[in-house]
Amino acid sequence: MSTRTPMSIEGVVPWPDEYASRYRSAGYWQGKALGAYIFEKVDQHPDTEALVDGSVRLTYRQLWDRAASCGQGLLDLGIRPGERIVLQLPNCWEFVALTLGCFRVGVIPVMALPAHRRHELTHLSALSEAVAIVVADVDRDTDLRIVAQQVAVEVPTVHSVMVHGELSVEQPDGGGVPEHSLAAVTDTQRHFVDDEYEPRGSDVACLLLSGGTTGLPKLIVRTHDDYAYNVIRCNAVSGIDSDTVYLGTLPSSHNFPLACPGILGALFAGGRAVMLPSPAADRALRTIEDESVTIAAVVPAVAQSWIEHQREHHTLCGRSLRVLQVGGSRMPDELAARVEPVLGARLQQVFGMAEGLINMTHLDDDLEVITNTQGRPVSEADEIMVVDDQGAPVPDGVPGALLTRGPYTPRGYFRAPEHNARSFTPDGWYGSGDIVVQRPDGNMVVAGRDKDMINRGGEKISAEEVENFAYQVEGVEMAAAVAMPDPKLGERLCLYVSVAEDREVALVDVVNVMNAAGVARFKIPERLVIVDRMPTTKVGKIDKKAIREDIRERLESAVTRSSSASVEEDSQ
Ligand code: OOB
Repeated sequence: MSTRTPMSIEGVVPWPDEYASRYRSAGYWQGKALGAYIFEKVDQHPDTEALVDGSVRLTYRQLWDRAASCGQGLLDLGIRPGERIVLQLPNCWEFVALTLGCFRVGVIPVMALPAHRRHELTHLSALSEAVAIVVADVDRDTDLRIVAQQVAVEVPTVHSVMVHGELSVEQPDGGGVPEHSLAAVTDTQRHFVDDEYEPRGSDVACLLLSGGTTGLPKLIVRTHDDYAYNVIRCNAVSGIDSDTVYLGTLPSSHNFPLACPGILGALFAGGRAVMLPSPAADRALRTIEDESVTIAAVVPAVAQSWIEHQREHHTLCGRSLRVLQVGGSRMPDELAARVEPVLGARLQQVFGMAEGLINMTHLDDDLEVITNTQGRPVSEADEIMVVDDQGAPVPDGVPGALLTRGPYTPRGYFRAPEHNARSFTPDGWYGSGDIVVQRPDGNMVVAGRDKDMINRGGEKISAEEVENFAYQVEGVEMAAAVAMPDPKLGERLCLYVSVAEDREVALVDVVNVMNAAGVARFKIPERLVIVDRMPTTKVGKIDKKAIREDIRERLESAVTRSSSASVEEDSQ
């Protein structure tokens, strides 16, 4: 156990002492760094395979050595324990080595998504006062080295960029910061870190991103203690053990593939994690066969694509894949019913959030529970309350807003007192913004949402963020971003605008503004509807309910003219 003094970072909301001591004495918080759990496996089975990425196969010992090199490499770059680095990498072994390296020396990774661009990376770096940014060289048509340098110019705390892949041909001059090769950081030729850096259980391990209902993502502080408990409980409910082969296909920086139970779960149990950069059905199903994958985690849209692919190509022989976890957005019951018959794997529905609470169906539940519910909390210590508009608890079976507290649900966002006042009750309950029905058997059904967010196949888009961009388009008077139903992704983003007289606005104008700001592509609206007059409620607020109804009707009738008098024309 670490003898270091506790790390103190301003802007972290702690659990009240009373709860912290309860969680410690119950054994939920073990006072160990995340790496310590994995080190036990290194000690027991150094030569067992831990991580696979294409042709790279690392044993526990090799992965641990790489993590040590990364930890030391960060220190050598002048990065100190407690400082933050923005980590944006595709699914690759280096992501795991660097994350574990951070965990070993107490450097805090801010878990950016691969789709993030200048707009988001600047915000995350500024909010966390990051000292370094880690990016891939290029992602499709974007040179992320250039993006990282642009961020460094905007955010003065950033003093280094680490690049996975090729370094820039021309090293930055003038306003830029030094670029380092990630390969040099992961290189095991480095001397190893000293144990003096080993974090304490109560120290911050990483900062996860909120799904986003506000202009830009908020940061969620996860400590070693609480995140380890998250992993341990998910491992128990998902049946993870040393025979587990976990397939990571969703972006690893997301809580689901990282820790529910995810890559960390496999490593905690002495199993193996296989990294794939994309969940595309063809390669994913072949990898499941080739690597004898036992469990994979996907969003519903990916589950659907795997089912379709399997029906056509029969890639899976049904021997290895035992569990398919599906979560991130609501899985239609009809789709849930097809998983086991087609893929031969038990479905595990996962209704979770980066803010903490994880619900899962259990592997031995009745098929009815597995297909029709999103499961129940993974810990006996998770507290759940389902409340009405007034905050009063509703009986089982009645829809209400979900509130939760517990040993792995932090009490506030990082440096966001105003948001905290809105998202947390004075008693520390987190309001997830989900409308759920709790059944008498304890399982929950996600029935809707009371938050201004679009869930595009598991990718969360804040309506407010998109609307802010729409208002930058000349001629836009009022803007409302809403979800439109989509058979594949569940929801897509649709933007309604009212336009000043004699002005014309097209979707491309909004797209241009967002592209110029360097916004992640998944947030770009896919349809624009121009309305004569924006529907409003009695108190003069934009009536999103009416707008959602309108787009649903338009899609259903598939005509461009709506029955609603206020809606004039659809630009698409
Ligand atoms: C996961 O985490 P986030 O932080 O990206 O998003 C959380 C939100 C939830 O509040 C809920 O609105 C939605 O995503 N959600 C679901 C769902 N799983 C998540 N809505 C309906 N059905 C589900 N199964 O998305 C996440 C984190 C850990 C594990 C799994 C998912």
